[in-house]
Amino acid sequence: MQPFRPNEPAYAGVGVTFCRVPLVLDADGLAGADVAILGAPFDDGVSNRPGARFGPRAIRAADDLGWPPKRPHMDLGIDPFASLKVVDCGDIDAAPADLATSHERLRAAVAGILAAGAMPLVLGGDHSLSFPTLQALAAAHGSDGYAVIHFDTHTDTGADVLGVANSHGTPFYRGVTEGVLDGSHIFQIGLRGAWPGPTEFDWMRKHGFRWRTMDECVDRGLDEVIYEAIDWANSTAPRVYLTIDVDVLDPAYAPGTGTPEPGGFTTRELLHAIRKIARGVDLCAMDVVEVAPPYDVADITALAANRIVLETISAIALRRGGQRPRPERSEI
Ligand SMILES: [Mn+2]
Repeated sequence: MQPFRPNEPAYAGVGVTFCRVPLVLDADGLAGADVAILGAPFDDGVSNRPGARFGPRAIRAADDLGWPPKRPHMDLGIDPFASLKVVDCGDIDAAPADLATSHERLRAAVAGILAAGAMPLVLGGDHSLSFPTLQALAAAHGSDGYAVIHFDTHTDTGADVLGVANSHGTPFYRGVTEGVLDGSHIFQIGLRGAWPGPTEFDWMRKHGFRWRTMDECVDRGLDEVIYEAIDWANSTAPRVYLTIDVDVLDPAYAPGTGTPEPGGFTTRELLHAIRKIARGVDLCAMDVVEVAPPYDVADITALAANRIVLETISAIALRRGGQRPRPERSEI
């Protein structure tokens, strides 16, 4: 299915898939796909400001340069769309006010993409979506068959948030307690602020979690932490799930999110880090979550998320060696 006319102007047409890649709404369309974009438009798991249900559409619409997609990466010297087969599976059928049902539908959709041999790339939606993703990954690879690199302000390891167990603040707690995530297989980067507290950190220590706070990233330098995470991931499991809560960015760079926390990364720092990770490990799943367009300004946050996705798939294309890289350098 291809609902676009060739060379249609960026502002025209019926709406966009991610970079206008083909829309795939059945399992047959996944044949041969390397990456499958999937929207998870629900935010029933948020503890503060809602709005992330509008994230998938905003991330897709943040950058639309027409069809067919071409995105030559100036520094990596590769166009991901020339090397990889990238499709957009649209959004899961989210159930308003019924988070458990939305989770089950996301789990099934992610499982279908994994079964087809493609990498699910989920556009959130709130961070509770990591729990069904962990379920699907454990079913496909075993609970110790993958590692997690997790960028976030918050650890999302609460037993509950304000008494609610199925929340965007609990997916990695639930992952461990429900047997789909090995606590010693997750590495968290960028933590700051006042949540969680000592109780949750003690629980994380007990289960083997690794984390590097924002202060540690500043003191040691982000590159050193990123190389540490890559080396750790490659010695821990054969594949990696990369999950990016956009609130790891400073609110100056990502105002459109539900639980902003000052003191975060710049967009440039995060894109640079993601590029290294996606080149350095074998990604089996990825998501970018908590983009809440009602609080966004001039699409800053949606555009950052769009570029997080593009940076990831560009680095995957380079890792898989589908083209001869030709970085653009002046050579004088
Ligand atoms: Mn989060």
